[in-house]
Amino acid sequence: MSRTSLTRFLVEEQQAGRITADLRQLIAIVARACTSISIAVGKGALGGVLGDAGTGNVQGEAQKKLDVISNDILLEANAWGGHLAACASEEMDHSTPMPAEYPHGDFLLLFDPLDGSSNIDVNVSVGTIFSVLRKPAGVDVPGDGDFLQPGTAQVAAGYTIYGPSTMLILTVGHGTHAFTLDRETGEFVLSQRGMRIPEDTREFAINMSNQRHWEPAMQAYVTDLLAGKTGPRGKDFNMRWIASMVADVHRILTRGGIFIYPWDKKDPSKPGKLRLMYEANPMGLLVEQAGGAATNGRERILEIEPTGLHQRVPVFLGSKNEVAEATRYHRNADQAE
Ligand code: AHM
Ligand code: MG
Repeated sequence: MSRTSLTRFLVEEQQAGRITADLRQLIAIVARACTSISIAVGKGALGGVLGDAGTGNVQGEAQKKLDVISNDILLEANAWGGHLAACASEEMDHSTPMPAEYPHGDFLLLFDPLDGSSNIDVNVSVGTIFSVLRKPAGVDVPGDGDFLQPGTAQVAAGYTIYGPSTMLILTVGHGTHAFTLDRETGEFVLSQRGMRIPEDTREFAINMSNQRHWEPAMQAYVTDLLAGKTGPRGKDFNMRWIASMVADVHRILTRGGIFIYPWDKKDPSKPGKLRLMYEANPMGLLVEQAGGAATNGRERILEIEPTGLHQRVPVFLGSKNEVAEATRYHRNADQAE
């Protein structure tokens, strides 16, 4: 069987006029960095990489050693790539423009180097999420403000999941495609072209322990899901929550479902837990490109005008009809007010 490597796939995308040579090379570099992260993650206790780094990130969250290692791997791999103007990371306070002595390009790269890192020490799947934007025209040295572009402006997005196998899920705006890492050759191989999320589902993913903190529309929606066959939804729902967004989204891309991290009043200053730029936008694009939908409970994630690099948003994504249903509960509640 002839295999389509990521390299070949990207060259074919370029030949089809869907990406430029620069974007092709940038994606290849990110994929290579993710292969290195996969090796670091895979060493587990033997690599001395588990546990806390003893530092905190800009959001006041404790950093794991692997958060810091993954961040450094991505920065280093891209420094000499020559395709970036600047990058921004969930683990860094501000964006960093490429230093003058490095080769430069026109893209902006955003990443969550190791999402779900609270799961590392228990050997559960984690992942890297990334998003690529263009540097605004006329800007020489980009600053944080130049990253504040809506998700619709992304030219590529993807994630790598470090699970039983390492997979890269990628979109350049023409479908969502899955690649599996061949650990023997170190090459990502196309394993599914054009992933499709079923439009309907009987499976939801949410951290139920926050239920008492949700707003009434969210309470009503989940109450109706839990009521099952005899309730207003007329069907039984199953629940899954891995607490690694990459793993939960990967399941949804594979077999459907709805993933929700709603707003809650635990900390009213935080409108949700997940970050628009590093998590919601790239996942939103991947899900939409697979025929699913992504909203913040009210509006399409990809159309939100960002106001801050580390801004948080409520996230509802997955099977199209179920996301529409959950969104309807919120909109109806707003109208009734
Ligand atoms: P992180 O980027 O600091 O790892 O946080 C994001 C993670 C997501 O992967 C996951 O969906 C969520 O946090 C889990 O949150 P909770 O611990 O509240 O269940
Ligand atoms: Mg993270």
